[in-house]
Amino acid sequence: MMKLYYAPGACSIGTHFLMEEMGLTYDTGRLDLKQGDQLKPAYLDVNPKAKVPALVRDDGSLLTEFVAIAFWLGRTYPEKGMIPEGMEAEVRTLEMLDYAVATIHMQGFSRLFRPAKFARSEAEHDWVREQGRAVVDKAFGIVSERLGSSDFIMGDRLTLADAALFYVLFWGVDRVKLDVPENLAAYYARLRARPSAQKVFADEGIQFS
Ligand SMILES: N[C@@H](CCC(=O)N[C@@H](CS)C(=O)NCC(=O)O)C(=O)O
Repeated sequence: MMKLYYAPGACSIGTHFLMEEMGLTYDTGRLDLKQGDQLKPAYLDVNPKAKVPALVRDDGSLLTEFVAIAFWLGRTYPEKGMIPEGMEAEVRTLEMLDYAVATIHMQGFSRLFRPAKFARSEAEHDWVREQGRAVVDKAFGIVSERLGSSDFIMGDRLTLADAALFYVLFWGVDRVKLDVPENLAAYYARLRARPSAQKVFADEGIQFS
């Protein structure tokens, strides 16, 4: 059986959400990043990158990187409809997926959550956080424009891209309490209310204040 390695509330929550949306059967392995589980030999044997998400597939091989895992899941189970049909819709889905992960997460939230990774001196950490915040604000504006009044980012069906937006909006709205454009807040509220999201929050033990 496939096994998803995740850490509660980390970006892996997007993969977890996607696998629930797809109705897949899988095991999970939970890591506590604050306790440094990702750096312990038991996990490094699984994933030498020391990151989540990581997916061990049925054949025992490991797949890492949010975008690659999402793409593999979408292609492996085409009947779940997570990759829209047609070259243009497919590439627009990948474009948004990559924007959420490579820009909103890695360039934006990484600076907000881990400023010490970007500047050695503590005096510069607020400046780093501001840079991260600016990346996130600009990107949420762009996503909001793209979303318009649609139910999902690609229109009327949930796709891989919504799973990536789910986790960056979870961070933005529920963790950092950012003001996001109204249509984006409503979209995240709809995603968050889905049974798959509720199950993932419960499984990961996410508490809301
Ligand atoms: N490029 C990777 C990034 C994964 C990543 O940054 N995961 C974080 C959690 S959100 C992590 O495992 N951090 C552990 C650490 O940095 O020690 C992906 O897209 O999957």
